[in-house]
Amino acid sequence: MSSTTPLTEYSSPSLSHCMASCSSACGCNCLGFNNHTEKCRVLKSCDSVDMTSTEAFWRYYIPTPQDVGLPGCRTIGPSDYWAVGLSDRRTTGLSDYRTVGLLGCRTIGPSEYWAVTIKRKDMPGDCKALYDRGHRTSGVYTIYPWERYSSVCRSARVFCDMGTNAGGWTAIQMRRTGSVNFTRNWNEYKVGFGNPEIDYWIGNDAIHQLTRDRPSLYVSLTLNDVSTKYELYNEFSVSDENDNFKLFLGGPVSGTLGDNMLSTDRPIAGMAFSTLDRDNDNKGGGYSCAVTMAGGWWFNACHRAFLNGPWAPGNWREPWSPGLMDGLAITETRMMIRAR
Ligand SMILES: [Ca+2]
Repeated sequence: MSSTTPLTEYSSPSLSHCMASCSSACGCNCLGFNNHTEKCRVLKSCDSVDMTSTEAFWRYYIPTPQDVGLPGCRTIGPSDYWAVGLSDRRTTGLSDYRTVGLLGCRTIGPSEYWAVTIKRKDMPGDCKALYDRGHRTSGVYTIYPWERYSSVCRSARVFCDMGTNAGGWTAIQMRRTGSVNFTRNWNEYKVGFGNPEIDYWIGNDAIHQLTRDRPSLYVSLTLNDVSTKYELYNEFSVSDENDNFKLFLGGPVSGTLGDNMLSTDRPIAGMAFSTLDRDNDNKGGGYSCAVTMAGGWWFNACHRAFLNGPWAPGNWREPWSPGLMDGLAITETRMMIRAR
């Protein structure tokens, strides 16, 4: 091995266990196993030409994606990384797990075969998936917004609200301290910024991925009198960058804030995203709402709802108007989504 890039090394009872660790680890494209010391190395890459090792008892493997289509092999176990197969049938596939490798298929009897398949651990696409698996504590989790739609392994650290309104909410925006600046440019809003422990914007690319099935949107504002008001939009989605991350809102609306996003004289629903360096708003004459309001948003001309303004003592104009004409009383904001 001349070009390994170790991600981690730890104890592992078997090669199949090690294989499973690799298949569930983001970024693992190769693994090493030492059957003497029972150690597993999860690696970012291997030199596929030279897989030999000068270290005693170490062997390296590349779990190449392939179908479990070997004659006589069949997958039957839905809840593990490997499965025992019997002869004469081909795999029927398992929708919850994706096969990313095949360790082996061998005869164990006159008409029986034994197959070990490597299946990628089902990665949670959002906080609802984590909630459904029993996570009930609000906090920061890793999700994989892209996993359901692409083989590109990307993750995002997000705040999951597991308590509000039956839990399972993925925060795409949260501000609790005001320590993160939201006056930013297009690319920063595209990829996201801040820290999910405190204040952050998850990123417009991630929002697009997370809203392809039109989840519900929960917007809340907490004030310095400790009251929290919210508005729930039944359907929410954001288009991709080619469409300038256009905002869609639909379905019934309910809550205690009042609808200031959909049915006002300056609805932001239907608007493209604007930032300091991209003016996609409805106000002409060289007027940029994003520059004037000092934040990225789906500005119309300009807005009645705007969650990304300068935190007090900055001049945050009309966070939610009528109702809140400035941000001085705001101590927390959240924009959260959950599959319907
Ligand atoms: Ca303009």
